[in-house]
Amino acid sequence: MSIIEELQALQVGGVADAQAAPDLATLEAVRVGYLGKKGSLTAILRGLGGLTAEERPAVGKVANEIRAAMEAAIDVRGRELEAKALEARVSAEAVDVTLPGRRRTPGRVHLIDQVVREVTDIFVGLGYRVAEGPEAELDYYNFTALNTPPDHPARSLADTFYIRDLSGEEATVAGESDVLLRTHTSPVQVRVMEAQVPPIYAIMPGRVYRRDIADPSHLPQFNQIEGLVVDEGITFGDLKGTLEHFVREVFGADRRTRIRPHFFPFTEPSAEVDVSCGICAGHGCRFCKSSGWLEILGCGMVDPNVFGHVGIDPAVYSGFAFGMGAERIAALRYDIPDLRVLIEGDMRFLRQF
Ligand code: 2U9
Repeated sequence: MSIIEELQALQVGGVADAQAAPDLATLEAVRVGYLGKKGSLTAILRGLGGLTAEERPAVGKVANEIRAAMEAAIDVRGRELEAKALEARVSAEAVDVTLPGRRRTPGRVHLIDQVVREVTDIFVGLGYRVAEGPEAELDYYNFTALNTPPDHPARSLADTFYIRDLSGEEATVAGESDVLLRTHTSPVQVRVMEAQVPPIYAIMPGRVYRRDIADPSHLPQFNQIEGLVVDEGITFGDLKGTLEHFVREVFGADRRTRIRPHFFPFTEPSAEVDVSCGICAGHGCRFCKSSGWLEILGCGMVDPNVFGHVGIDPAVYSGFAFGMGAERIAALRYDIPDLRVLIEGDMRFLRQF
């Protein structure tokens, strides 16, 4: 075979190899194999030195044409493969802009917290300060300082969650645990009175715990909101006026209130406040058990014995206190017949508020 024939055979093979390369890496291997420093075309061209001066221009011309033809074939195949790779990537990363979007449901404040905040805000608007305290509380603050005697039923294991210290080093009251889950937020008021001098105008929202089985009107854990006022010359009239304002703000001006005598160990006198039933307007229905009234809170004048525990002189100061369950207020305001739905987390219920 003449060197020209050899070159032509090389061109046929090289162009075919380039056209057949399945990907860019193979194509590069083809280029290096023919045109690289150690490539076959390069090797032949090196052999040109052995030709005569007459032969050299013709062979050189053919060799250059072949190099150009091969470079062109590699270039064409390279573009083809790049286009194919781009197409593959575009189709792999394709987004169907006609698909419907994902619906995002923004979170919102739970109904219970809405009520806690709203009630708290009403009293903040009257100049009260918000106070908080521990949920795991000492027996002293939860009961003793609140004039609740040692044999009071609220202290019993059946009504209160006591916390046992497994280290065995717990403080005890008559052999029982001294630490409990607070049954009301009243211990916060005791702490406030210990720490501050009157005048005191304070509102205490917080979680409380009672050893109850959940039923339509009881939850073993709920949110209480209590208020405390201690100042010179505070009367039962101040208590009534304050609570009437509160009821109008929460339930609307068209609802009536009434106040009935009651008993609490920490207030004397004590009372309960009812609001007229919003469903039957006071005429009597199932919701208000035919009475026309719904009980919304307890209240009273702070018992002088409570003042004695915190060193406030009852000859100088008097005060009132009140307490309500946020879940109960929510249920009465939105006609929810069973408190348990408030804590079940059923979105069909929660979305309504
Ligand atoms: C101090 C003195 C007095 C807070 C009060 C009530 C009446 C009351 C209940 C309502 C429904 C609890 O959530 S409930 O079960 N609360 O009726 N709470 S007077 O009296 C205090 C508090 C602290 C130092």
